[in-house]
Amino acid sequence: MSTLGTCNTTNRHVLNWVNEMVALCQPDRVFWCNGSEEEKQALTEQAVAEGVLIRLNQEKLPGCYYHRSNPNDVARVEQCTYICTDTEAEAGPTNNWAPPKEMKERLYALARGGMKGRTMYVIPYLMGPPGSPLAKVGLELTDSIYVVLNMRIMTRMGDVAFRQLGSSEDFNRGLHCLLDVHPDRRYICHFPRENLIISVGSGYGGNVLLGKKCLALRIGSYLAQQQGWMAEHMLILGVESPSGEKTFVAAAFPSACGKTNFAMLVPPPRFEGWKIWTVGDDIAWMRPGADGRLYAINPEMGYFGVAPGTNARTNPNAMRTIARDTIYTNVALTPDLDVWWEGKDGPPPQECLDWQGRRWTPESREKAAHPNSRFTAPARNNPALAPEFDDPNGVPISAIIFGGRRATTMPLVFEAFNWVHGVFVGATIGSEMTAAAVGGLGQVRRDPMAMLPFCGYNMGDYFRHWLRMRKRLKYPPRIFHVNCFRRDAEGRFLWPGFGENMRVLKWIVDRCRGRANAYETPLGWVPGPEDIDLTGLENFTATDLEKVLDIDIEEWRRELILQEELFLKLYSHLPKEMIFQRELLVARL
Ligand code: OXD
Ligand code: MN
Repeated sequence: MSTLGTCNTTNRHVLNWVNEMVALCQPDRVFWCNGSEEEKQALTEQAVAEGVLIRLNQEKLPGCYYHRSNPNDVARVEQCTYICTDTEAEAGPTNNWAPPKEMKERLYALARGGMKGRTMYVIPYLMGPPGSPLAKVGLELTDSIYVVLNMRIMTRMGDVAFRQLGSSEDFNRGLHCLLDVHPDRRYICHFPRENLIISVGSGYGGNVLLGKKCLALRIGSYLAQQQGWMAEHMLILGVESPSGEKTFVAAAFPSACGKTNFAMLVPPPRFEGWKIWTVGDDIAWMRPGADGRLYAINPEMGYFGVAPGTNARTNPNAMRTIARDTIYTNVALTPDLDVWWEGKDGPPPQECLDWQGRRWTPESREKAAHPNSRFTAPARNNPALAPEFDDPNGVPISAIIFGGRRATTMPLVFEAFNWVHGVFVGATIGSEMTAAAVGGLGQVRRDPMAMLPFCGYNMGDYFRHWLRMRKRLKYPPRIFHVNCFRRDAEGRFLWPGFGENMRVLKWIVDRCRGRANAYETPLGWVPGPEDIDLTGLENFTATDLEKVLDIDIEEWRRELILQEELFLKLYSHLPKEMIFQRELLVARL
């Protein structure tokens, strides 16, 4: 007899909370997920029968399914995202804030009876390798079968979480109700003090896969500050040299600025024998190790990546990763049940259905795939998945790289003078906005440490936490800034990017290992003309390198004024070090 859907824990804290939420939401059925293969099969079939998923061409894409979201619900909604702390100052001026009691009342009123006629799925999940001192348990209750199937890819879902939890009450409580998926009734709310998340009115990944942005970053950053570790919006990768030397780096770029591509980089032919290993593509949890270095784990188990622009040139490993067992959301659907998006390999299909299910041809004016259309794919599919992926201790980080999408001003790469200066560099990241969040496309906004939408407390205090971490590290990582998106006056990209970023990465690794040159500039240490290997790079000369590394003092004067805006906003909580660093930069310029 099948035991699918039955409860598998005696943890009374879990049982009590589930009972409370069942009484509130009044679902017709409660289904406890165990994470098994059998359960996946059954729920996938059910999702197909309900029309939530479409089975794709199983010869071309084995195990792959397709989902279209409500057209009003295709990206993170920062304006509906709240941090509910006792005081507004705790959440800080970069977050929406609401008093916890008031917000809970409003959300409970919305959720009351909200699952009538529906099934509540209970998802136990683990963020991080089993047994890791950094791993955290979450429990998500949702009425979306799409969420269940995505969470199964993105986290270690099922009984593994209950085993890690034992009889403890230390787990994140997450309630998700679709309701009528209406923007007026859409709230993504975090209660850091109670380790609680309530998300209603959305079905979009970033708003509803609660382990990801909500727990791993917003609640995670709050817990990290309390407990002396770091929860960051960073990829983690390992660079292996032909002699087998491995160096790990973490990198923070704002959403949809190429973290997944960077994390899965394939070195160009010039770097034969070099290998890049992916540990993670979006989130890093890091803590000081006994040896005084900073160790990082990736709490996730899969990739929730942006599809448009992904192809065999920009990210061959992603193409292999998403060839099976993947859920595609809001891409285009071809007549033979294959998927397509702008920037995929090969010519566009003669005809297909766009992300809203409307007929599309190459003559159509609108895009076939939504610019924020996504794939959800298991990390295990990645041919370059780091052997250290499951290591409970994580990997030692030698460099932290900050980056943004900037057409001007920011050189290809520079190294900060020291940790405190590096924190200033991270705190002042600017980036052109992308489709990952609703609104403001293309405008430069300050996105400190790429955490603006994800910091679960006052950003000024977050900078202070970064500064304090320095004291707990004997060997702090070196800090760098990169910009792969600089353009010339005609709007053409100055740097080829993608696999060629290996050349920048090699300089970074060599700097960490004390064997690469640089010269001092007002911004930090910059590679000289000889220091970036250009061998085998077609149509790119030493003059081009000069251009992409150039520091224009006039542009920097303007940049300083733009940076000032954020500091004024955060002034009451801004650590003095940030103001001193700014003064030093002004003096150097
Ligand atoms: C993401 C994001 O989905 O940052 O990773 O929006
Ligand atoms: Mn992200």
